[in-house]
Amino acid sequence: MAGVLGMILAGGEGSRLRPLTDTRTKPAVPFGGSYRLIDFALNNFLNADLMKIYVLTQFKSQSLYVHMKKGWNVSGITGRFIDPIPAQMRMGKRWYDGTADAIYQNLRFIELEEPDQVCIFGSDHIYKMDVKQMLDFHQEKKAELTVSALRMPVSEASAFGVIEVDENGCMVGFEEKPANPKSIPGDPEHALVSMGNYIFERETLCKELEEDAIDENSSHDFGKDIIPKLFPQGTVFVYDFTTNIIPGEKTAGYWRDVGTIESYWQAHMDLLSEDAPFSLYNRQWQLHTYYPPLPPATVLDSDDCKVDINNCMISAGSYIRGAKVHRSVLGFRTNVDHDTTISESVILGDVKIGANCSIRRAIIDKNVMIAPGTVIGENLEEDKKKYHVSDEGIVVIPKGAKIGY
Ligand code: ADQ
Ligand code: ADP
Repeated sequence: MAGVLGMILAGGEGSRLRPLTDTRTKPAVPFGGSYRLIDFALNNFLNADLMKIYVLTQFKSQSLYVHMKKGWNVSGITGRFIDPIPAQMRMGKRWYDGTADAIYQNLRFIELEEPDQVCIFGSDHIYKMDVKQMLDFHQEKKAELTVSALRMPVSEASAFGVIEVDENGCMVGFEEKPANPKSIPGDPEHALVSMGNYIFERETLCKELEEDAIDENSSHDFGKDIIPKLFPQGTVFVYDFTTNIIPGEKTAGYWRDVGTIESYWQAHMDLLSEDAPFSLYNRQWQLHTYYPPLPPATVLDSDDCKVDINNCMISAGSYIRGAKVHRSVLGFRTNVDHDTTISESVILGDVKIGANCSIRRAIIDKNVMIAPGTVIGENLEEDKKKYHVSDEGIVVIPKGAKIGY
């Protein structure tokens, strides 16, 4: 994979994920007890043995840097690197405009590496993809650009780039976030949407970005500008993500955009169902991350309350005493005291929950302390006066909050 360079777009502001993104960029948002969103993109490269990666950051990136330094430092091995690049205003006094501008402002790094192909991937989705299989497809088709895609219900497709494809896999139509998405011929319920992952021939990428940079009508975005301009030339191909087979897994095609509080919560619930559509376990496709030096979780009865835990993931360093915890994901160092009930909740970690609390359908960010006797998620009208409550009734407690103290 010597001739392949990865560029991961990790500058997303993630405004629809607020308040989880009030203090950190979206790719740094914790996920699944032990991970951060960016880990999924990085593992897709690592497991394909693709280890020349630049990570482009922009907003509130400090905790992303800390995570990468602690968990993804491969320095010292020649020809392998995972290097974050801060936005540096190389092209004048402005941050990145669109995603294409983020790459354009860092073209210098691409030119220095002289790769044959550049893989430009987003970093805020939950999925596993063997990037090597997509590269093989790109080379077989002799494509200048390959875009990965999947089927999505038409009702949800207007949040994405919607693609039309011919029987050869060649892109013949593309609209970024159309109000009325076109369905797949013969399948009126579904549209084919872009996953925001691109493999470019280096020469094509450099040429297109140079031209786009001087186009005053452009918003300098891959979805809005570059793809619509390039596909009519007939050299843009569409990679069907559902053909991407991960060793050791029976099903293919799980991909979740966790851009909203609802979808973030739902993706956690997906981890817990008996027939989980997505698993964090697979010895043939390990999900690497930063793992702090913590003891295993401790679970015990209290003096007069039996601990009752079912359908949960509990991260290291947690301490659950005499509590009832159902259908929930608990991050590192979650401490729950006796007679407390937690259900259908996501706790990001470093959280202390006192005795006799009731917490339902909530997301609790890091460094939160909840006083004994607190009730969350039972009376949403009351909760709305104090907390952020999403449209579908998920209560979010922001980082560092002290509730009931
Ligand atoms: P969007 O969902 O709008 O559409 P976008 O906001 O462009 O995605 O973000 C794409 C990726 O780039 C994310 O990983 C994000 O964190 C990062 N990013 C965003 N702005 C950035 C910036 N200025 N600098 C660095 N990184 C940045 C895109 C495509 C659609 C496609 C969806 C799939 O345009 O066609 O369907 O992704 O989710
Ligand atoms: P996270 O909540 O994303 O896990 P941490 O609490 O682990 O973040 O913080 C990681 C790094 O980010 C630390 O160096 C911390 O000082 C920094 N940090 C956290 N919040 C902010 C903020 N609001 N502004 C600037 N830096 C921050």
